[in-house]
Parts: sequence; C-alpha cells; structure tokens
Amino acid sequence: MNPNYFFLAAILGVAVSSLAPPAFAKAGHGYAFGAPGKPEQVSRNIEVNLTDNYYKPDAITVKKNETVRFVLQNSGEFLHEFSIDTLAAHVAHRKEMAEMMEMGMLTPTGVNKKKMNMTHSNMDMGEMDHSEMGMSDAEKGNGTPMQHDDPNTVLLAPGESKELVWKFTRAMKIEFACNMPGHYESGMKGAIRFVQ
Ligand SMILES: [Cu+2]
Repeated sequence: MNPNYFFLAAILGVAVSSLAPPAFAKAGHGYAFGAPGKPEQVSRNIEVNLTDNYYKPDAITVKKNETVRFVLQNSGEFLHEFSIDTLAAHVAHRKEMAEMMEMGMLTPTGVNKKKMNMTHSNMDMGEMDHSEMGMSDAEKGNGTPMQHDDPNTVLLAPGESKELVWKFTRAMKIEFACNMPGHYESGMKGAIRFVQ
C-alpha cells in the first residue's frame, strides 16, 4: 500500500470510529447492564411520564435480573426520548441525535421518516468510498437504514404512549435520559438504582 494512502486511511479510520456512535456500534452486541426483556417475564410495570423537559419520576429502583415494563407517556409538546444506558453511551448518543437534528431526520416535535431512511453509511461516511478503505461490511454499515431504533431506546412524539420491556442483569451506573439536543442538559434524566 502506498504509505501516503495508508496514512490517509489511518486518519479516516480514526475519524470514522470517533463518529460512529456506540449506540449503533453496539447494536447486536448487547449491553453490559441488561437486554431487551421477554413480556412473559415482566414482574411489574413502571410508569414514566415524559414532559418538557423532565421525567416523572426522575429515579427508579430495579432488582438484579428483574424484567420490568416501562409504560411511557409523552405529555409534553416536544419529541422526547427514553433511553437506558451508561453515562458515556448517553454522551455519544447525544452527539448522534444532534447530527440527526442537523440533517433534518429529527425535528423538535417529530421524526422525518423519509430522511431517517437514509443509510447509516451515508451519515457516517459522507461521500467517502468505503471499498477503497479496507473496511469490513459491518464497518460500512452495509446499507443498514439509519434509524433511531436501538433496543434500549424509545422515541415518543407529543401525546404518544409506548412501552419498553427491559431485563436488568448487572448492577452498573446507568441512567435513563432524553438525548434530544438540550433536553438532558436542562434536566431530562433519571437515576436507575439497583437494590438487592
Ligand atoms: Cu426530551
């Protein structure tokens, strides 16, 4: 390989990996603190109200290996998210959602489905030619539609109700958060505490 080209590829590789959001990179690889739960294993419902810009309640407790059903209601006037993750993953997800806002895939009040269906690779890679960069299919995104569909995350339009069933398998520092630009910063987050 031409040394200059190698250098370029190395730089692009770094840029790509810093752009590639862990939330998507994790898809299919699981989460350290749990996994999507089976409805038949749900031990209780936890109702969470999403509004502008906070959750009610703003803290919940779960037991290790408990499967709960989050019953979510957006009673605000803006699009909100309920995402369970580590603090670091939320930081990465916020960058990703800011990009989606910039690209018009998300608006303050809803999802632009047409723009959301752009390929993941288009978003991460711009006009770059993957095939010349020695990337695997997985790294290219493989034409996977760019969607806000991580299993640990639900988006709710104003007035919308949704459910999320999750099994918590490992006590870790995690929280639920809304990563719409500005929402987390204004207090839209909640603690998840593990009890024995
Ligand atoms: Cu929000």
